[in-house]
Amino acid sequence: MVAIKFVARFQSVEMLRVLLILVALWLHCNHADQMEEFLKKEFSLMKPYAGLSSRSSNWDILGNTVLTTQSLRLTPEKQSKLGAVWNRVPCNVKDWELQVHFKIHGEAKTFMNGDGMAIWYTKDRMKKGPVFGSKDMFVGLGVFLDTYPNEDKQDELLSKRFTPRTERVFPYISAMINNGSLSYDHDNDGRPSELAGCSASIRNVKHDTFLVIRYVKSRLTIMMDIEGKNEWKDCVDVAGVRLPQGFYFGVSALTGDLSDIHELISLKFYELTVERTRTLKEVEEPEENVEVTEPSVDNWTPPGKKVKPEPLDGLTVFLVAFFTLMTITGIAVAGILLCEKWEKRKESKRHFY
Ligand SMILES: [Ca+2]
Repeated sequence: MVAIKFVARFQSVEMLRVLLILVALWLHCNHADQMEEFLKKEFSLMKPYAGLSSRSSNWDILGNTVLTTQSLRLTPEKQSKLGAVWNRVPCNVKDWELQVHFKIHGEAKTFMNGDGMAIWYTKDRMKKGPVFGSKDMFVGLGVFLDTYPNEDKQDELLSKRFTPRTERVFPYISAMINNGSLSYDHDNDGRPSELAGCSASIRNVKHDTFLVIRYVKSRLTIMMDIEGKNEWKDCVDVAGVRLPQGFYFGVSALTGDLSDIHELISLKFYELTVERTRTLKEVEEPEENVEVTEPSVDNWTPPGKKVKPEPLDGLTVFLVAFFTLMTITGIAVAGILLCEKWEKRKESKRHFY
């Protein structure tokens, strides 16, 4: 009787333990995936735009930007125009998401339009330049909405059409991380310094077009909602992207010989609070708390920068020298021995005749 009671008690204790483990696992899984978002007004830009560049505003406008009731028109459909809008507050948010509502349209036929737009998270702000309206050799992140295939058109002129490297369908969205040492190669649509990208029909579409840039736990993700289906489609997903805090957000656009209307309708910035369990943090992100001072991407070497071979240590140098010397001595000794043998053979042949 006592034995039966003991077994029953043992079973119930075991069941309770299993149940507790399951609950703990469920809590752990939910805890790890939990992510909350908070709209941060200081980095967001929405209608109405009145007073946008006033003293009390967090935003500055640059170049040919015109405020309308519906949007910020960064460029009109005219040649050689440049416009931008820049936030004034350095961003010290660790994990974030930026939703960009934009519109690119014009009368010109496809590929008779250009150049495109860019969304920035950079050290400098309000600097005019050739990269979709902003400065080259920038420090930070640039996301480019490129509507004109410079590289393909150049190849067409040179009658080198449809080589494998020109198989990018435009418009094309791409991301670039720069520490200030790389120049954006406009003639090749930024291909040499592209981190990742995708094709996207973002011009002259009837429905609203959105892009979301998400930076969570050093992972850069870009998704788009451009088909009017109200769903996000993947474009860029790169882990190990190191971006310093304290940079500025901006959006710019540029026209050249060809033009388009580039409009920014809204920017919605969300701070993401990501739960980091201790184990996950230690195992997956050992460098998570190391302060990032320069933009970089793990395991990615910028184009044109050859990886320097590691210098040899003292022991390796000695061993290499020793074995080289031994090999040379060995070859020399073998050569002398062969020579002597050959001489002797010659001598014996002479005696024979
Ligand atoms: Ca281009």
